[in-house]
Amino acid sequence: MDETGPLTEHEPTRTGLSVDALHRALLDNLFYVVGRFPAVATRQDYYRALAFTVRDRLLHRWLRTVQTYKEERSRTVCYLSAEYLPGPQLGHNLLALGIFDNTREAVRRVGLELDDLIEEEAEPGLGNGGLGRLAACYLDSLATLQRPAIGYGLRYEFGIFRQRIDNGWQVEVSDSWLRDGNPWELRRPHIAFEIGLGGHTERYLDHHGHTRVRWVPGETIRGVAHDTAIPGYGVFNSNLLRLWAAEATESFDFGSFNAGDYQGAVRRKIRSETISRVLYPNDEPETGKRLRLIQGYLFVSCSLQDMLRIHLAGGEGLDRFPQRFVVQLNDTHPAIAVAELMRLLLDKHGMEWESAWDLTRRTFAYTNHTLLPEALEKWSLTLFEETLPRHLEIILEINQYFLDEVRMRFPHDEALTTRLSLIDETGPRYVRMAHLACVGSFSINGVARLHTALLADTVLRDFHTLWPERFNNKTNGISPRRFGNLSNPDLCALLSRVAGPGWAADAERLRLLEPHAHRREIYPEWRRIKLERKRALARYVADQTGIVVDPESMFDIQVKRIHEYKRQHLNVLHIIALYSRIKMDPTLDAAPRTFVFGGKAAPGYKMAKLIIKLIHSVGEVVNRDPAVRDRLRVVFVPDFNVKVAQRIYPAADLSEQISLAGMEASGTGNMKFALNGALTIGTLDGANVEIREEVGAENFFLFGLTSAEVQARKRSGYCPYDCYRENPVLREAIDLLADGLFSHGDRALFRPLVDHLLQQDDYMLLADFQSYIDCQDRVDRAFRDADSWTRMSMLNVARIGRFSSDRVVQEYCREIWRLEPVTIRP
Ligand code: GLS
Repeated sequence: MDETGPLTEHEPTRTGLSVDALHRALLDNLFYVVGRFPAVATRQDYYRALAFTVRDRLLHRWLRTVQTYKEERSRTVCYLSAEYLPGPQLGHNLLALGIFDNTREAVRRVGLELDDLIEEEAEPGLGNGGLGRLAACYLDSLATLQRPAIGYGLRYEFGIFRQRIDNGWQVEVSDSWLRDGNPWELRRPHIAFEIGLGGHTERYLDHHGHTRVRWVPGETIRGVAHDTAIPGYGVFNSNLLRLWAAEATESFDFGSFNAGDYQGAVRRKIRSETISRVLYPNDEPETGKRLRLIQGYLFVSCSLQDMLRIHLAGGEGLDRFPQRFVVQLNDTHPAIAVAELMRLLLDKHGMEWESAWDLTRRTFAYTNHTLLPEALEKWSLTLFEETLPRHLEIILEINQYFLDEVRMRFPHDEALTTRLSLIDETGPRYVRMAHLACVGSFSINGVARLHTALLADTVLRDFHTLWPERFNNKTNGISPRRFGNLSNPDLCALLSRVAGPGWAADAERLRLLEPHAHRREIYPEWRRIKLERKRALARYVADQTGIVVDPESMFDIQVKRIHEYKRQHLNVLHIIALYSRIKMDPTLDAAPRTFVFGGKAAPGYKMAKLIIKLIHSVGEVVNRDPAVRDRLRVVFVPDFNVKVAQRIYPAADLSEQISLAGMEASGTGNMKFALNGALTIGTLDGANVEIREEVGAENFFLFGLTSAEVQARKRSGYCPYDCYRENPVLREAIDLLADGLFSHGDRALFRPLVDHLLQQDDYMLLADFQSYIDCQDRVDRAFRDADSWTRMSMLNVARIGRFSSDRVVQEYCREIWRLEPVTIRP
């Protein structure tokens, strides 16, 4: 995989890529940067020395990239995202630079193994799940495709909590990923901006006699840039991830200090720094509202001020800003950007409303990532008024012009005006952030074909009526580098051999594997690679949970956030049904299975936490029962994150994508599993629909209602109890649960879950139950025909190329961002 030059005598220590240069740099950094002698250095010390070694090489590329972008006055996309889940950097960067093998050798020279150093890295958990990981994949693709891009976000001191399991329950532990320092980032004290909070606004006359507004904030906070280089794969381009950390404008309040109040003097500093202290886990509607609003505002304001600074430094007028920058809003979290850009243009740069609005509307594009009502952000007007009074004024003014336009086009439809308004006035008044994002953007996209269609038909229906031309679809994708090369090197070596090495930068080339899917002589090697990954996962599972699993059994895996709509408990109902079937008929001919789960539940989401307990409780009974020994195992891998994910996807035989149709916007795990040769059991939801079309219906296990059927069933009055009454298998599974078989006789433990299923069943598990069970029987039969399974697995890999993030980013570049590649020469 390497393409390094020959070893030259004078290769520079900071930029050279030879084994020799890397080895010298490693020792050099160990001593001069980490401050340790080899004799006493720990693995962590060596990891850091190696990270600095790699960072030097990245900096070199990055400076060259910045210079070139500047000289060529390249158009840049700025991705505004409250979340990023980049995963560990070391391996990824070595891969991008093409120096994996040389580095391995250089590390051996100091008596260590590269894989052990890679293990030392703490991952930046700056996101909740799919949305943050998607942002990281897009940054990878942007750099690889040589597109000028900056990822902007927040540098949370504590990322997503670490998950421990205590007696089957999730326990949250704080994630101090910065404890040992972060060798990849550069703090940029000279790139810092102030933001205001609270206070009031004043009107005054400028020298042209025009009334203007001045915001006098109650307090100010600084955001300081922390930069991480994002190298492209196999190219010289290196882009930037710029994360803002909150700091106090003055670290010391001398007034208080002189008055003898030392504690008061530092209190403000501490309070300011709290702003970027912690990432909020999603699904918790009420906690930390104010802090969250401020967090969003902090990174949005700093990012926009930064863009304006860069733009003006290039010597062009503000009117050219939309030619130079395009800003993608990753969901509604950064939607305040629409009002903030208006404020900067109006109040700071003295622009008139019309030109400012025109410029703003040509700058932003908005991606929606969910149809769930609770994720459509709303902020109370009171909170807004207290925190961002000037922004509220601007939003109200935008709203006035907007609603005038609506009334002009639909004169007799006051209901439409009410529905479209940026302010929800049905009860206590709220600002609707999705509406602000729609009104302020020239493009609105969903993340899978079905999702975009449902958006246009449901949550954003009125906007679609208004501006159908703004709507477009961009089906998600994943980085083949991260989830192929890095996670599964052996499989990738095989792919490179049969399809050529170019597939990692051009995933459509995986198609070249297709003719080989019929060559039985390859099957044993394909299976050997899978088995090896399963063995590795089995070792990890044993180490983490103490549970021994059989690598020869089918690995049936569901890893993702725990949420009722994702229906991990439907998976559990199948396990219970299968368990009881084997108990009743020990001769039952079924392939041995290992059910693997992983994922975090939002700390305030009780039902999700109960589902984690349920998985453990069922596992405890099943794993202990000699009657099903060697046939069924249930394990829960704690603390699912990017690092753990990279172990899990390659080991899967079966990928569970079983959300209720119409609920999962896209999903990206579905793509990661398929790229690693797992077959999918899934509903027609999110990107599953398109994955199935690509890989072929015969290579995909489909079950369940369609989203149209779901809607119809709900309209006609869905009654889950009827399903329960009519289906003896379902009834038995639920009764076993309710009767306390999995809770040491405690009938109360799972009562909330059972009651919800029988009485409400919002996510229609009972409606889909039989179809799921039947489909699982088809999976079982298919798995037992090893050759046919292998062929299907190969075809899944061969046909999954469309779901590379490179393809999506190219679509964004062509259809939304109008962004051309800029080649960086060494
Ligand atoms: C999400 C969706 O739930 C996922 O289906 C989607 O794949 C992801 C990226 O588009 O975005 N939306 C969200 O709020 N969290 C997600 O993971």
